[in-house]
Amino acid sequence: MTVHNIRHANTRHADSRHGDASDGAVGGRLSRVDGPAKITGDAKYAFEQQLDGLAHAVMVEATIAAGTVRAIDTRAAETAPGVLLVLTPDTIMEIKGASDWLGNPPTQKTYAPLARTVTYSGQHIAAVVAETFEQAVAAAALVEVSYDETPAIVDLSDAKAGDGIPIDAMTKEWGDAEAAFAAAPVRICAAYNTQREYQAAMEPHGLIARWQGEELTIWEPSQWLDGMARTYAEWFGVPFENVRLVSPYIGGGFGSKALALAHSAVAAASAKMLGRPVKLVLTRPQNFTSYGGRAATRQTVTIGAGRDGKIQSIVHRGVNETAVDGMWVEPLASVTSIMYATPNFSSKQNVVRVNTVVPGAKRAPGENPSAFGIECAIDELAYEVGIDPLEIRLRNYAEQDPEAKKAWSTRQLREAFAAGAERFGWSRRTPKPRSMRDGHQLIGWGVAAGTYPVRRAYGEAIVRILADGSVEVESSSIDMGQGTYTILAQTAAETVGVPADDVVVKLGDSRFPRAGVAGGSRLAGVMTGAVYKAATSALDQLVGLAISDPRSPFHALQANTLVVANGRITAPRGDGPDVSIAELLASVGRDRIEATGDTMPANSSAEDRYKNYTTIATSVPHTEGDYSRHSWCAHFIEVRVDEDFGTVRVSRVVSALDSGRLYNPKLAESQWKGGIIMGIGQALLEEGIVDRRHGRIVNNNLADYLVPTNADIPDIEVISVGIPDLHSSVLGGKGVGELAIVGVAPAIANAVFHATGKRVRDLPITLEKLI
Ligand code: MCN
Ligand code: MOS
Repeated sequence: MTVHNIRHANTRHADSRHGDASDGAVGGRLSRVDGPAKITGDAKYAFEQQLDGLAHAVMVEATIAAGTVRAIDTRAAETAPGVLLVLTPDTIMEIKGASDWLGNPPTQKTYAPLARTVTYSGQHIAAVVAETFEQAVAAAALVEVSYDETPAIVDLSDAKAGDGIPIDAMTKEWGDAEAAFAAAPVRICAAYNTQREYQAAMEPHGLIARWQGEELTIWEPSQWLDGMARTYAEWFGVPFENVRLVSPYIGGGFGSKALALAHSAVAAASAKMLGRPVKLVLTRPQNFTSYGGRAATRQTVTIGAGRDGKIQSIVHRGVNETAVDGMWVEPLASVTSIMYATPNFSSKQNVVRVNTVVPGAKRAPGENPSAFGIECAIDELAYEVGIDPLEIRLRNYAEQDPEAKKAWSTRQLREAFAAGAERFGWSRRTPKPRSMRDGHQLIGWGVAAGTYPVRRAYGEAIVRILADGSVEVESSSIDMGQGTYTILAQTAAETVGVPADDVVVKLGDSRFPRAGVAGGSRLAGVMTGAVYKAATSALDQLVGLAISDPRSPFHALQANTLVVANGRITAPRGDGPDVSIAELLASVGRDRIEATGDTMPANSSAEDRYKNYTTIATSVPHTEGDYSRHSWCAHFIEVRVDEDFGTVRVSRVVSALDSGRLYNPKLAESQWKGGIIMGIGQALLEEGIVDRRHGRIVNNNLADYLVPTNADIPDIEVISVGIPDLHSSVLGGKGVGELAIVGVAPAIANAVFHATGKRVRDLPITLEKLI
């Protein structure tokens, strides 16, 4: 993978206000500060805690897709060597219902993490706790379960599934889309399917739970310490403050680790019942059924247009699968409704209940499948009217948010199309399908756009300037690999005026100042804002001391003339004192300066704060006020399709992206590439295959659930075209983490069409669909 050009592009745009950012300042290319700890094995992950008296739990899950548990015979398990506890729905302690992530109060008084009524294969129905892991595994195999089985609906294609339930909140309409479609000279209508997918993070789900009296400590990989702490507190009826979540390192989450799950409740309950700490790590197959992946979707996109390719109407209908006993809505019109200018629009969505674990968030939920529909459909329109697929996107460019009817805060999508096309060499493309080849390989070039909204929420941080002149940052936000440690070190370093090497960032402990979820690509904007504010007020205190304390060498100088840089405080024009921060603190007799900062409205009550950190109900809408805020991108992708075998290889990717100002281009590029790689997986490889007899996920392991490997990934070039967007965040950045996965699959599908003349509207594009 090459990265040339990027630094240049970013320097030109993002850093222009800030001069030449050194690597340690905001906008610099500092390498991950947590990297050495991870490479040397110093980084301690959740399951690596060594606790006295640790017992080991193993889950037992249902082998049918629907029915009731008639009986669980635990006698053999209970007398097996080392067994401490066998939990069934009858023997597990009572757990209270907890509010959902929006903060809605519980619908049930109690919560049963072990099911009596089975609604999907793999549902937890029992657990065994033993002295060792091996003993627990052996005993779990002795648990005998009998069922009364009932018919199941295995997936969306099941004839019994029906049309599903309309989700009125998803309806979006303006103009008269049906009439405009009927009157349009050019009409296209096509159905697009996206598959069920899984997050497949390297680190599995699991936790260690320990009770000390009424105090609960949980070591668990978490995208949201404060949200999960709230759930545990409500489940066990203890004050929020009694629950401590520890999660300094996380081996990937991709949306799956924001919530405490059924197995989490079982581990914490068994620790309480036993009076011993309990460790529970799910097996890889259990990871496929303990948290839902990306829901399978079906969309119909209907476009009415003029012969000039101008869109007059979009009619969009969508469906996503959800669980029998849980609701997940994958908002399928999120991109459809904003990407292109259209005077008439109608979108409606249903959900269909199938026997699965409730689907959940996977990188860009909503936007990702939404873009597959509209970005393929506009390619089909381009061919219908004989206009270049890039040109047709420019002809339909939305100058404002067509849905909210508000100005974009910033939208560098035109710039993205231009920069990407230039670098890719799009002008050399011959439009006819099957017109480009290299021996037996058919070559196809495809383009698609992507977008992700800017979500704004809340976080707080402490910044301390310590006696040795170093700076410490603390926050209960997390880093699952995206770079939080590093960008917060850069923010504090630049703001206080010390080298980034002198900053220590501590994250992943709910005892630290609080933070909302690391989801929806919001954390970087939120936490750089909070650290910037905390660091600014720490710096103000430092300068204040330097000016006002009679023992300071700067006593009686003008406050606003002191310069703090590189860990030193100097008077203007270099003719005054020049002392290190450590020397100044020593001279005024202070061992530290400490300040907190947050992104909360001023005078927020304690209750508001609690709500802001432990629910997502209070996030600020991306269309709040006068602007509509989003990140944008354009992907240009080359595929090579073997004419004889139908195998598709992605051979080249150039993507140009607008995430506003980048806090760290090296990390943002890495995030974007990660998203693109995941998009390649979605387009060509990933698919949860359901056994139609038992509703089981057949390929529930990393050998059979295919994710891209190095050999699948070509040269990927990413170009930043963002400009600072101060409507989106304190420092001008927009979201990075999810953006780049949006639009990759349609760009590949469009490239496959260009290569072969065959439209595959059903992901993943496997070779049998091409033959
Ligand atoms: N960044 C930047 N400039 C910006 C914004 C972000 O340089 N203007 C960089 C920073 O390095 C920052 C990172 O991009 O740490 C991600 O920032 P942001 O877009 O705010 O996303 P979050 O920090 O909220 O991270 C969550 C996001 C989501 S929602 C998923 S899903 C996802 C993703 O990040 N899961 C990931 N990236 C992941 N990366 C890894 N390695 N593992 C996951 O599980
Ligand atoms: Mo990301 S799917 O919002 O954690």
